[in-house]
Amino acid sequence: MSDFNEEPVPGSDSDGFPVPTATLPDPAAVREEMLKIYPSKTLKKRSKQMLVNDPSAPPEIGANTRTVPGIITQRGCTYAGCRGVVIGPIHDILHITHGPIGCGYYSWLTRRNLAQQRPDQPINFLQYAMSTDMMESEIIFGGEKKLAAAIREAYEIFKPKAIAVYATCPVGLIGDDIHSVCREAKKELGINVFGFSCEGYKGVSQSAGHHIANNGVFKHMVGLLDEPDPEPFRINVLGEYNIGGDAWAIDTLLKKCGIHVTATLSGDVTYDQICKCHTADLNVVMCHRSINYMAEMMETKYGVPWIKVNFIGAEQSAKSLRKIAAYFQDKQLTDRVEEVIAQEMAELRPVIADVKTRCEGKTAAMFVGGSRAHHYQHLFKDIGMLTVAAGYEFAHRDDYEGRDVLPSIKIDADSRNIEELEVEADPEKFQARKTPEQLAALEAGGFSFKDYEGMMREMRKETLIIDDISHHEIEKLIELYKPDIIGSGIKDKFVIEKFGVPCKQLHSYDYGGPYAAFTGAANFYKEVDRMINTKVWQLVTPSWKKPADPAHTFGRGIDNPANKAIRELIAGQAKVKKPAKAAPAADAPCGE
Ligand code: CFM
Repeated sequence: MSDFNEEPVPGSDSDGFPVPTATLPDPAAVREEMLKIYPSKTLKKRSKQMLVNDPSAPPEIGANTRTVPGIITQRGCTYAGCRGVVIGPIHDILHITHGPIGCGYYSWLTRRNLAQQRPDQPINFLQYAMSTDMMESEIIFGGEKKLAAAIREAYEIFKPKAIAVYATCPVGLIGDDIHSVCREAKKELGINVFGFSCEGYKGVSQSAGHHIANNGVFKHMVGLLDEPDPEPFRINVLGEYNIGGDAWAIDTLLKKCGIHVTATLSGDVTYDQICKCHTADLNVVMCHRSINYMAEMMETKYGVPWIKVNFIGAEQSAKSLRKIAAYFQDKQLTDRVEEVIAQEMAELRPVIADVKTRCEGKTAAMFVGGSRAHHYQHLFKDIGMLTVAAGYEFAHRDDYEGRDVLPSIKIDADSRNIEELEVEADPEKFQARKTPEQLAALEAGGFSFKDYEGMMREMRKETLIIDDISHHEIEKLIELYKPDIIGSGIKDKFVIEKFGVPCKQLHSYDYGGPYAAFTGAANFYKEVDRMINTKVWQLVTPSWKKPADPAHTFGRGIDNPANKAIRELIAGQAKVKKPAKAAPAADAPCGE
């Protein structure tokens, strides 16, 4: 018996996956159906990005390559990955976007990386959006002076400990040297000021921005404060951004166990916490995609080992706690962790049992970012739901197939564009956390360091995997799989819901969360239950299923009665006539 379920689990197949009540289509046939409309070049590219899973030998997937123009990707840009994702959540430094106002506006509170003022952390600048608001004159004559003035002005108003500056596309195109402006400002103001060349076009997605951000945080912050926290069992939680309060839920759970978080990178974190994070005993990595670079660099330079964890899903949370306790090899800690797991599971079991009566056997599909499409499968599995199709927006092959494929990943021109820092052991600050004998003993006991098995090995055989899914493919997926819920983002949420399928935003969580740790898991189960089982979906009839209303001509393209003249013109039948002075109001499309 596990903490979670009696074994064998009723409603599960021999591999432990929930058995769906609906009959599933043949994934290979669905794939063919999705691909068949593409012209040959697109077809060739998309074929590599769409696969049928085999967990025992994950097939090679085409990932982290340029999006096919026009497929309507869900991806974001390099600036979004740097300023928005990895560094943006640091709440007591100023983030100044150097560029036209749109980029600053877009990154203003759109990601729910929450931060709270506390007595020991009285400052929270996250509600501000700071931008140099570049205009045509700066695009023509250069924006460095305006940036220097903006840094000065922001400093005078807020007196922060540090200022980070982010370059947007036009800055890279006109060649403003943000780094020299930052160096000058650092001298002048006497605080830490540093820049990120994270122009949106720098990479094929936000993933490039993660790497640039990791490099910058490592160069300009990590290692500046050498005083370790006094608590024992110190860890950093890397790749956890406190969306909807997840980092708080994880922190609370760890505290109960007696495990201390020096820094979370970078959910609800302060500048000082990042500066001293190299003093922790262990790095635990939640989102491998966005922060594996930092984990590797900290290990090389400071000797902090890293392990992969996942606090999304009850069983996964228990597993992660046990893994952390095993690392510290402390009997008292191990016992405490077991106690906490037992308490948390006792509270969670009735919730699962109740939700299961309505959700068991239902299906989900997920297309999210670079880690959640994997992690959230565990939450669905907890309540007896099967993930029938999944994919990342921008993850790399290792996030799908596991880190053992790293040596075989081809470095293309787009990846070469991003700086790889050369890191060496720090002659003074490097300190091995475990002796080689201790490490060998841990590994012999099945403990794995710097390892991530990826999504495919943990998914059921025959699951459809789609990287950087297009709108057309999502529509086909809904038509052929009829999933009970889709986890995705704002760009496709309403398209999905117009099909009568509930869509849970797994980036911002809509307005919900936290979903991490045991308490968060309960929130997720209940919300999914409500979303799937509300009767509202039965009332949705997609517009294309309704009989055409002759009064409504919008959306009928060339068949629109109002386009008679164009049809005739195309057919070569019409004489070109001068249009009537004013178009009759009745012809206006209904969407106007
Ligand atoms: Fe990591 Fe993220 Fe994700 Fe990500 Fe993101 Fe995000 Fe995400 Mo949106 S860092 S890869 S770049 S877990 S913002 S908190 S939800 S796409 S799956």
